[in-house]
Amino acid sequence: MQSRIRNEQLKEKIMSPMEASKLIKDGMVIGTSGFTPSGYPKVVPLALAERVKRDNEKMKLTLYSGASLGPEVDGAWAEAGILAKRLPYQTNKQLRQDINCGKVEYLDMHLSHSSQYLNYGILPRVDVAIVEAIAITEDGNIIPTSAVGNSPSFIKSADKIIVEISSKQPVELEGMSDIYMLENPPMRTHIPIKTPGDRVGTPFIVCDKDKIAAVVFSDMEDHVRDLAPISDVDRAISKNIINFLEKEVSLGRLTKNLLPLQSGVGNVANAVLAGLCDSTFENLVCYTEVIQDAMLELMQCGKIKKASACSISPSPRGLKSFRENIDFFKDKIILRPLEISNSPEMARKLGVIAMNTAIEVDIYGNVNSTHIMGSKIMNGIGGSGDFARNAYLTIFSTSSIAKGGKISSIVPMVSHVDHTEHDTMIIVTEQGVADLRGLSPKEKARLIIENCVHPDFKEQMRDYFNRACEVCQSCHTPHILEEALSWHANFVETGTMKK
Ligand code: 0RQ
Repeated sequence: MQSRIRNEQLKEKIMSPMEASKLIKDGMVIGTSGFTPSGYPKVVPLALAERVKRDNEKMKLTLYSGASLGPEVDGAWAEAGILAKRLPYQTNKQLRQDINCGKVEYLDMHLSHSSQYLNYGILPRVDVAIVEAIAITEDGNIIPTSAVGNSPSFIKSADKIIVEISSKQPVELEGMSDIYMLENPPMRTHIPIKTPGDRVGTPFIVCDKDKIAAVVFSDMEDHVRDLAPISDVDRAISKNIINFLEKEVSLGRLTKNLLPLQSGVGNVANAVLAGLCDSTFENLVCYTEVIQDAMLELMQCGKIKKASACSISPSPRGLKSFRENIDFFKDKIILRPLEISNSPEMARKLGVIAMNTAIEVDIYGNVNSTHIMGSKIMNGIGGSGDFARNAYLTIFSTSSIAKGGKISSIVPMVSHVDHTEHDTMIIVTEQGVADLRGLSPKEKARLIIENCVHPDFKEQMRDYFNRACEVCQSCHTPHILEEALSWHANFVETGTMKK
């Protein structure tokens, strides 16, 4: 393991995770590597949580990351009561509870804004960055593991850096990253990437070696999560999206190579991609943020040629296959900093096809991706908005019902808005597809009701919309204000949206 520290001077900085954790003091801002839980530090965060609990120490930290982190950080720190503030994304059950009961302040941000806010000086600087690495180069630069995330910005901003050298992450990951940083924000020059496979940076994160205050060794794996088996509903959504894309090809608006694909995370997103394996599309490329199982499988079956992302986050089964075939994947995957993988400039320039999942959608095409019944956060907007607003095609999918049919995922008015009707283009449920492009609000509503609403809620929705049109005859976007959120209120009161 010592050979992974290629700078002799830095070998003097080797210490135990517990010693390294002492660099972290109450009130600090901590920035970590990691993205959807992959490539995040583990042994130092766990040592800190253990120390705080053991010594009953006062410790309240602000934690920045790329996206969600594993239980060794978000879970352990929430459990130890260490977190005062968290940004820009999380998926941890304990942390979610703490956020929703007001114990932890949470900033749910467009991921591409997170490093930008730091670089613009809007967010406080990072005191200590903790970064998982494959190795440190002769010059003290850092070779990231399975996620680049926001590490380059945190390393640049931090006063001190703790490096966790991982023995579990394969050395073959070296060379997969392409680190290109934006210069002189907020004035920008264009990002010189023309196709998703282009490499324009360095295979390491530039780091001032004098800031490296500790180097620790870690033998802990990423806590990757299982994907649920693909359900019939997921399969139907996937089929609807693929049929829609095939129609676009037949209309001459897309070719069989489509355009660079972006896909959100989760079961539905994975199922949608999995469906592409049997499609007629070929020579596909991805410009996305997370590489899940289906994307790896599509590379193996020859459908996808190249994928640009900022992290690889497969299931345990997918991870095994990735590790066994890492030489095959090496020249097909490019891992970039978050501000490049999620750059609005890139999504617009490449003409990305953005496919993300909604919690609920309203009849006018507004999408809620983050909040249950308008007030409880689920995960966060993540990168969905970075792509949705700027893509060539913006697709949102959801099952038409939730909670065993008690909830309609298509509602008169969303209880929280993440993506507005101006950003969304295609709404897909297992019932069908609504192509909202070129339609007025009333036209959109009729199409969403007829094509996407579950049969159990269709009459109720038609009734709402027809009455809204009557009450509000000259309105552009008809609503009955006192009723628009009554489906949610009804669910909260009675346990069902059915009237
Ligand atoms: O609740 O966990 O209590 O069972 O929401 O729903 O159907 O399992 O779907 O795992 O694909 O997640 C939008 C949350 C979907 C995710 C969301 C309840 C449902 C269940 C989860 P339970 P499913 P998925 C790339 C892009 C935002 C970020 C994003 C997400 C739970 O995709 O976080 O897109 N997206 N980032 O029962 C009440 C409804 C509901 C509902 C579902 N209408 N009302 N509850 N649920 N619909 C990634 C990154 O940026 C990092």
